[in-house]
Amino acid sequence: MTKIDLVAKLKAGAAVLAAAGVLVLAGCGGGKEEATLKIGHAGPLTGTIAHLGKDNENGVRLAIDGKKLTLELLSEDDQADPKQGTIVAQKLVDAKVAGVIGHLNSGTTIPASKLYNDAGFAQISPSATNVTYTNQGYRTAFRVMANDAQQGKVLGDFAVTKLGAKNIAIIDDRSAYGQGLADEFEKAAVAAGATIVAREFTDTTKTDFTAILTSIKGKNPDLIFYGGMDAQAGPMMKQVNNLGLTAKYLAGDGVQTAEFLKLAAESAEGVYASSPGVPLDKMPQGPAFAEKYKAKFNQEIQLYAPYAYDAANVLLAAMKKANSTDPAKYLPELAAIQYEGVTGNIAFDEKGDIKGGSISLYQVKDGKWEYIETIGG
Ligand code: ABU
Repeated sequence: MTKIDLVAKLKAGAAVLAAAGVLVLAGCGGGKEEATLKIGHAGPLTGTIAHLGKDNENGVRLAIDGKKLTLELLSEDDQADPKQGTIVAQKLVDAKVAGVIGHLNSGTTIPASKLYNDAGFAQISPSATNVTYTNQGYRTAFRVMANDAQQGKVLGDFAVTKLGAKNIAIIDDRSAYGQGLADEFEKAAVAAGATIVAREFTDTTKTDFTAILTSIKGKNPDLIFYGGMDAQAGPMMKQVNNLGLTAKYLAGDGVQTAEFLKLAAESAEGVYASSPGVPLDKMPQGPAFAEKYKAKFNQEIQLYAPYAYDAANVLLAAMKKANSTDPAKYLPELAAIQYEGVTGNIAFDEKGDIKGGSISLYQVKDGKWEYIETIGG
């Protein structure tokens, strides 16, 4: 467990402290006491998508940095693995955190959500987009970006109506995210008039896709859709080019990263991908956030850091409104919150999904992700 002590002293009222079993008292005298509020974070901090997990952790760290509270970030490595996800979720529950920002992956977020719901405190995912997460009836589950029902529909429509795809091959990584997004994409593409000529799958450990790509080549698709992350899409795109496949290549947010550009190198050229929300430079506070992030971590944002930042701020704003870190008191405030974040306005629907979420589309041109358009919002 990484403990990052973010020290700015708080003189918290005794009533607030008493209300919260989650607070660790650092002193007790005169009705004014110092308190440490524990905020959990979980995501893959090792493995093939650690660049994204670290990016999320950095976003949370920036949010709690400098707050007039003594905040402690308990950041856990779930290795993007569903089993490890529940192990670290139990650790965070046992550590009596006030709330959790995470997990990054849908495959870890969904099983962990039961533990947080049983414990009764908020979980806000900055990046998990599978629809199941907020369909379980948990009043503790929230996310700050549009889900894959929205993303899959936008991608399916885009493939058919804008890219003119008629015969489509679909590959997914069998993760909750990859398979879920591929299913939503397939529904939308078929509804828009396309034929699915192949449906193949791989897994999140593979880097050789020659067999499935060779099989797909035989079906002569005009577009390949991939449901999965950049760690696989990078090498896959190189193999697409090596095999002489000329089909367009389209993916979701797990691929719309700087890391994909690095991994796929010149094979990235022309690839299309979507991502929830709007590009950083179109977010009202995006450029200022990017500067702050660069100044603190001496690196560029990967992808979800602004969402992780907003998720942490929204949690703290709900506690402030409730004047309590007791989930029974702050959860209704969180459910009703109207918060102007870096990524835009944050308010939740009755399931915990963001209201008015949008999806943006991009294409790689000259080695960079170039913005095309935003749908919804
Ligand atoms: N939203 C894509 C990456 C995270 C996930 O949902 O698994």
